[in-house]
Amino acid sequence: MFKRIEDKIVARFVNIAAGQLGPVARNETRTEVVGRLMTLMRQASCNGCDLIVYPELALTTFFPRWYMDDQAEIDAFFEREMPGPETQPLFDLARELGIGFCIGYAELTIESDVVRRHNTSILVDKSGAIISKYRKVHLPGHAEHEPWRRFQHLEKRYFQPGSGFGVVDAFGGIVGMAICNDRRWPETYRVMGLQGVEMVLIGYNTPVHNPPAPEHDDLSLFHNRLVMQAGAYQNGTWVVGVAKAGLEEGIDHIGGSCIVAPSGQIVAACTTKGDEIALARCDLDLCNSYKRTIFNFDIHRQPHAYELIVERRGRYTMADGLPVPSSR
Ligand code: CDT
Repeated sequence: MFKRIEDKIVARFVNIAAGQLGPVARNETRTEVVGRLMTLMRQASCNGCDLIVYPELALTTFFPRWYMDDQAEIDAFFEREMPGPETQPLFDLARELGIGFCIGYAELTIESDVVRRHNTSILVDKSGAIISKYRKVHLPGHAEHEPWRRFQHLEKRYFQPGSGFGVVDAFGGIVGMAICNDRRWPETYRVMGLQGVEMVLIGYNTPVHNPPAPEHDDLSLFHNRLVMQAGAYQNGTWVVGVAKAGLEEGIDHIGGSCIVAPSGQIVAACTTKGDEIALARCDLDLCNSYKRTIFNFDIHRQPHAYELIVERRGRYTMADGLPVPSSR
């Protein structure tokens, strides 16, 4: 498919690399991790990529697996500036190679003496400039130590939720970001779909074992693909899902990084649980036939029938501190 711009026929192809990382050890330095990211970036560039997508919290080990109450120990996993001295070489290499990137990290901000901590992703253009920032909305897990678990998932302790899903014009299309658990929620894709999104970039860290529901463990890779393929198809968008994979600090994480077309088909996938790129030449105009027909929102959506989605968080409302089933 082609787009006619000022008498020229311009194809909207974006060459994308899913830049999967193997495990990052707790004692691995930012400089060491950035070196690994730069190796992947060079591989992507050699393959003609416009954009490389890295995982969630890519610069450190997935620290929410540990309960910590020493704030200095916690804050050592956070970035106070981006780029900072250790991450600057990644931005410099992007500019030198003329390749964009998307990366997740733990972000600490201080404004008017108020400290905030977010699980964040940024989109960086080919000149090395940050053009968009997203803060994770759906923070999974719990806020207090739960000793019965083999490992913790304390995102609700260490991060504040972000406020929404924006999109930006970049790389010749409309780009949005989401982070890990966000990919399981249809609202994530639909809010961006309603803004015309054509590429959703998602980093993740997903343990194979989910302590509250071990009966799902065998399905963890299936669920990973299921949600991203559905999100892509139902919104006529490309989805790029990128894992931090493998045995990290004794916890096994799914890999399965992949690039999903607007048809819902996986067109490229990593095959290992280590540092690896998967490549796809993404035709953004493939989105059009879905957005124009079966998922033509303007013609077919019925917002009046969806009121509960924004009115209600869940099945129960609270009355006198007790959960009461909501009336129909
Ligand atoms: N990082 C992150 O959000 N991980 C969660 C783990 C949930 S337990 C299955 C995820 O949704 O993948």
